[in-house]
Amino acid sequence: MDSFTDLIKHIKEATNILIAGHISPDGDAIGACCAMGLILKEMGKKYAILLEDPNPKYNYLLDMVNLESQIPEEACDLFIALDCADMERLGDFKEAHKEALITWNIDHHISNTNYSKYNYVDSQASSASEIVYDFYEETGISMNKNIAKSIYTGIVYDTARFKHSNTSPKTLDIASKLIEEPFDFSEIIRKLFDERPLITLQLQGVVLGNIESYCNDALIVSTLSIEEANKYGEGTEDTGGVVNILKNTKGSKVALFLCQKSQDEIKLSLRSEDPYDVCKIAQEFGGGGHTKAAGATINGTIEEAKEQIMPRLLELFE
Ligand SMILES: [Mn+2]
Repeated sequence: MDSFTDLIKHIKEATNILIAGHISPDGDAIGACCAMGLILKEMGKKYAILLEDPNPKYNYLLDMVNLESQIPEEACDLFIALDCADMERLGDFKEAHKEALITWNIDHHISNTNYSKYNYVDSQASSASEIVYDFYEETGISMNKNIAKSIYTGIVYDTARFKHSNTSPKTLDIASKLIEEPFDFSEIIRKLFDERPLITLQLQGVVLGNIESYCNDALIVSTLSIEEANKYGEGTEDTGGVVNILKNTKGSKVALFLCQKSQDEIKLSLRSEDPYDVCKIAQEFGGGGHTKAAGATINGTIEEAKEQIMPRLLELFE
């Protein structure tokens, strides 16, 4: 692993610095990029942050930094990739990485391919934002509320507010230092995790109304048809995460959500806990994912999709 002493040297020598996060940037990618930009500003450097269509709910960070959606014209002498496990995840910004004089890859994904000239990959870190905090400590600049806000956002996002097992004593130690700065950390968590558009709540209401329970609540299933969704707006796009609500049912081991995407296309989302491997089941239907969170698409009606997958799920509890 390369050292931040080198990175600081590279920053001091650079004129045009580009910072980029992965495609479809999440709270950690955005938090880490904004924090890095604000640190560079404190170091007296010119920078631009490249992010692909960041969600406007992060404007409380994005409004503070120099954000670009396109690669700037001027040649870049230092490129810093954050929270990005491989080159492909840089999307169109890959070109700027290729052209840059010096490249750095700073990340926490265990699958990171060390694609830059200099690489700093710490898979023990909860988030890329946590690593940016480590970097900040090396720079000798002072913390301010905007840097704190950015790093805090990335950490709470990737740990799901200190819930996931990637939360370490060090993570909490950093968070405790960050909230010494005067920013509204409750508001960040409310915005990121609690607030949702009205239509999302309305669609969740339909899905919760459609719940079916099998095997003494061990298997929870629900559905959403286009027809049901259209009562509230166009399509079934705003249902991301509803399968997690199903999985929160007391006693449930596996949850399945079937969402109709078009007349004959049903998207399956699966969640489970040990020892149930839903990735294996999703793969049988041409999908994939993680052991405890997976998905697939089946052609047919909701009823036809259910006929195919339900026997396979009920089998788990025989
Ligand atoms: Mn991350």
